[in-house]
Amino acid sequence: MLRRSLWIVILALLLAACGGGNTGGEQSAGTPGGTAATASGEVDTSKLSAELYFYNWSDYIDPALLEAFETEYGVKVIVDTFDSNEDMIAKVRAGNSGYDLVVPSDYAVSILATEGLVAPLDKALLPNLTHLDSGLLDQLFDKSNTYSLPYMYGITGIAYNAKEFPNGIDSWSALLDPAQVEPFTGRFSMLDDERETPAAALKLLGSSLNEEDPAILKQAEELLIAQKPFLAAYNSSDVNRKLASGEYVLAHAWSGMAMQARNGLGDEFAGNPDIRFVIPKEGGMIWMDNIAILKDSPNAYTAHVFMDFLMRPENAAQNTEYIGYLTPNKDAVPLLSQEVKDLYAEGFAPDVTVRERLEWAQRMQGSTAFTDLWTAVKGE
Ligand code: SPD
Repeated sequence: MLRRSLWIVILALLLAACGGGNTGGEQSAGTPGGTAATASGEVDTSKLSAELYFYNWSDYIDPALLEAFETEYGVKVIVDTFDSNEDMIAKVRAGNSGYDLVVPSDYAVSILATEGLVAPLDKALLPNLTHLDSGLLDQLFDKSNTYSLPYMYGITGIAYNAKEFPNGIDSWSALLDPAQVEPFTGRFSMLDDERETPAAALKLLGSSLNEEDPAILKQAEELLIAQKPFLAAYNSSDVNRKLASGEYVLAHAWSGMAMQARNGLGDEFAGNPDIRFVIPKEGGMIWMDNIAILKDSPNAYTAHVFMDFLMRPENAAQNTEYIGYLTPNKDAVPLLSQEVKDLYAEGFAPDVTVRERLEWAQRMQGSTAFTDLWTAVKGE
């Protein structure tokens, strides 16, 4: 009997040392196991799952970080992608998505939290939280960061090819005035997004991007419908590649997507040095994407470990260099290359003046105005 217990202990130790505790779902809390030293804490490796399911925006994480996480912890991160908050919410709302982690933007965090679809975070498992810029925490959409932590933030404007627009662009009319877009028919895109795309039209009309007046929303709808015959596509997925290749000369774009078009994306595609990015004089959207753990996540402990891993300053900096958005990690900022900092200064990040004309999308509680507008535009 004694010999058998001894073998069990030896086997358990061996499994822990090899990361063998993570052969399926997570172990129950309190299971004795190994610990792994991290940048700022300890991880109980016996509680790690073999796999983690991450539902993220496309082109929104450096794949080398996923490999590094697997090397360090033996956990394979499986990434599925979405291109709009509404698509992601619909999938999560349907239940049994199988995902552990999602990346909702500001207003979408509020929707997921209100509907009870995300779990409160265990901050004790997130020691690297101290690296986040406190000025970006505790936002209205998730007070006290109960459910989410900032992943990246960015701005929405116009990306263009300077060879085609040598005098630059400074207004949303470059995308929405039929006379101006006609020469570029089939060579420009708008985001496929029920909040972003009406926002461009609303800004051109001089309105808030959270406008609820039906008469003004109707005008925005008409602007978008008038644009359609000239548009290549509503596209939120490969605008970076199409701008870089020259297929598009102009696009409604997120800042990092534009930066990827300019700089390329790892081994995936080469950049185009002629790509520029601007926030039009009428203003644009500022947003923040956040990581949250789903209420029905089967691997919540591992999800916390992954979140904490991403908040190590060197990892946050590596990720930011790769995807070109803005990191909320204050200790990652000094680690960024001069090349990226120069592009931020060139317009891929907002300076103080640009910040004044940026606006956050609010959650439209109880209103389907934007869904209705978007359905009308896309169905036209
Ligand atoms: N390719 C990643 C894009 C992430 C953009 N998320 C922001 C949406 C704000 N409405």
